[in-house]
Amino acid sequence: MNDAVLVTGGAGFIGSHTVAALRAAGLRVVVLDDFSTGRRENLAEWTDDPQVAVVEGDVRGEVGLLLAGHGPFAAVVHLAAQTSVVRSIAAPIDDLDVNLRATTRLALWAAAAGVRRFVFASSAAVYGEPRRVPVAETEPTTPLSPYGAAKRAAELYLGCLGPLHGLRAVCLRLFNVYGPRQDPKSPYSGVVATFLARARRGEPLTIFGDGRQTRDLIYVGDVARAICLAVGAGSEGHVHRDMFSGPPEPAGINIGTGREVAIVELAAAVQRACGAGEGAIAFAPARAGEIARSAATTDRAAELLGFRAQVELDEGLRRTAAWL
Ligand code: UD2
Repeated sequence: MNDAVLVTGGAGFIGSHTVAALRAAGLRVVVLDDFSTGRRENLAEWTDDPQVAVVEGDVRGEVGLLLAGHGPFAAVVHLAAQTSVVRSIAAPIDDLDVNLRATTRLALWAAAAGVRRFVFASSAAVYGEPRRVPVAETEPTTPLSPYGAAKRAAELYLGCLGPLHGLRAVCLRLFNVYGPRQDPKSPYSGVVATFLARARRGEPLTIFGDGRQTRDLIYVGDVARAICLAVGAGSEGHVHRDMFSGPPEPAGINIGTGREVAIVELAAAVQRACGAGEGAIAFAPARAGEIARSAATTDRAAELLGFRAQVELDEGLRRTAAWL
């Protein structure tokens, strides 16, 4: 059997788009998902595809046993995670178990299984409140939430375990990802999914704080493409430099658009995408632990991966609204 790419959390929002991109690049894919937030419908397209296997299981479990017979694996894309900053504040130990312990155990298993590449979904949350916006990868990391701290700690663990065990890890620091299949129902949903669902129902959009806080909103299809490039499966005709050379720490790479969008501006764009004109907006107190501004520098992703985001916000919102 040809080598596969293991995608943990492959039935989830970013995961299922990643499966699509990896299949488009002709790779065999094995999904590991516990279906706690992932959904079988997200993988319906590949039900009869012999090049896609789906294994139900918890990434905190015995991954070697769960995946017996599905290898060998050329790469691991590790997306299974506790994804909510808010929940990490309410339940930091649960966040730690999934986002740090399980990541470290998975990396050790991958190294022992002879996997060459480990692509880790890190987060813009590692920066906390950036000193400068857009924030470069070389800026200090001072996370403000257990979520950001666990993601940063996982980067550091990969940084020392990689060279010790011959595993080449790359940490993609994802900014605010949105797009089709992002669950709009959860109280922990991302702002785009929440706003679109409310605008669709004709309900007012609730802005926490004054709405001048900014985020770098990146379309999920762009993120899936960046992940493919990190796996080495890119088809953009770009030969990327060896991103694994250099200092022991694995390359942290920002995955964003570089564009800063204020939440009030986003609210207006969402209402436009829904053809709703200007609708009602309600203001509520700012959330705890909230950062004021966020946007990525994009040079390192361009240099190391040959990646640049392509989908403009209005287009991404239209595609997401069409899916809802
Ligand atoms: C996002 C990610 C998180 C992490 C982080 C990195 C989600 C759900 N979370 O956290 O995983 O990677 O980025 O920095 O994608 N807002 C409103 N009204 C609403 C919902 C949100 O005003 O109904 C505001 C919220 O106060 C914040 C902004 O929108 O200022 C974005 O909120 P979010 O929950 O989508 O994402 P964030 O940046 O807290």
